[in-house]
Amino acid sequence: MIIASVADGGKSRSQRTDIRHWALWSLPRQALVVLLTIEVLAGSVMIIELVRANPTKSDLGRFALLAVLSAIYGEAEDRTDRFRRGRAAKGPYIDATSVWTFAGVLLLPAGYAALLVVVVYAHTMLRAHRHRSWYPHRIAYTAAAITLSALAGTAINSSLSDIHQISTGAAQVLGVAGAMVGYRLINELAIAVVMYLATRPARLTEVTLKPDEIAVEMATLILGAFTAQTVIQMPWLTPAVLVLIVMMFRGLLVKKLEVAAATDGKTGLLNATAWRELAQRHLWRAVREDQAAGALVIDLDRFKALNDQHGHLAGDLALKTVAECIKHELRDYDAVGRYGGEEFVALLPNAGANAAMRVAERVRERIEACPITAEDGTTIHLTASIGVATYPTHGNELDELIRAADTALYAAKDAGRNAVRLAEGRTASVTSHEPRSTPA
Ligand code: GH3
Ligand code: MG
Ligand code: MG
Repeated sequence: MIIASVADGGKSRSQRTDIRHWALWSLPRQALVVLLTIEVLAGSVMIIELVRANPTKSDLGRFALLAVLSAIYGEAEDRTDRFRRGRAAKGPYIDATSVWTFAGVLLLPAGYAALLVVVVYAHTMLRAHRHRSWYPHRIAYTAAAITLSALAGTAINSSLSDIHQISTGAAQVLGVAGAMVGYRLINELAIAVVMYLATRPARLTEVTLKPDEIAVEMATLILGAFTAQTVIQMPWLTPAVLVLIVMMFRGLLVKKLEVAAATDGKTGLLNATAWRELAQRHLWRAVREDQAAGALVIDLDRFKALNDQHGHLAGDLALKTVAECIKHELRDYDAVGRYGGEEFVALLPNAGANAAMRVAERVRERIEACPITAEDGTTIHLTASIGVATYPTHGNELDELIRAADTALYAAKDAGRNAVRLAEGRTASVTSHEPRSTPA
């Protein structure tokens, strides 16, 4: 399942609960039109299907069982779920509700499969209301998108599993697979379109799931298919599915937390601790394999003045832009991190003095060439000074290399900034340029 996390701004809870202040109304018009259309469409088709349905006793029993299981799961995982939601402040995110709603797709008449989605999300809404994360339009829209997905899923499933030309088993497998694909596509499309129209991100990938997330989502649907089978054949075993799902989703959360703990929030680079760990591993390998390694310490020039002149937000944006510039000039396996304030570090495996100096010079040039547009519309140009040290010439330990590169950095600052220097006063390919338009 995917929840559309569209930014709602910093409104207070009472403002958010008051319908006139709903962030919904501040969505761009196109996003609002698509969102309301999908909600109305999902609601109307569900009502038509409910009226047409003629549920058996076992349909109603299965509906109740899935609703109860999802409610128990929701309550049991309330805290971790909230935490997960907070981590996905931007972009779509996955949770386990598809297990129940997709099982409903395979087991229930269309109208009841859709009603199950509404029940599941009504409970989600209730839980959100209990906490401060009360964004009713997000939950309502997600519910509408999933309701449509469920309706499409049931239609595909029943039409494919009714094919008489193939064996019953093959038709059932085809039905489940088709329902899965239909459910996923409609879900992803509905969420991505509205998120795209609402946020207009530079890249489409910001509103779609990443490959590993798609894998989790597919695994969730497969679990939903197993749940459906368990409900049919051994209903008393269904609570065991709950345990499985809790274990699976908690395991995924641990992985997310590990990544979050290693990442610098402002730039997306490694934070100092994580960088040191990775850089240390690179250095040990260099020692083992008798290879060179280069260390870069990159410090932005007169950054305090930029903050003073354009504000801290512009400063933060500059840090993010510079991080992108640095990453762009390095290889995937180089370790890049934010060491502190406006200071970045990189450890380059297999780079001797010449290679490291070349890379440092490229990074310097790229930062100098990259304009940063502040919120007030002004264009800022930044420059950086870079100190370079290499293993084994300037030290065998990581701290020695950083110290040597730091000393070289001071030399670059002394030389007038916007410059690259190699440790211990070496003169190889030293460059120095006065800053173009750094604020005084
Ligand atoms: P120099 O050319 O000598 O390096 O001058 P500088 O102004 O860059 O150096 P200084 O160390 O005096 O100032 C660094 C400034 O970086 C101080 C602080 O305001 C700013 N800074 C540190 N961390 C952040 C941050 O996370 N965001 C923003 N916006 N500014 C930061
Ligand atoms: Mg600085
Ligand atoms: Mg500094």
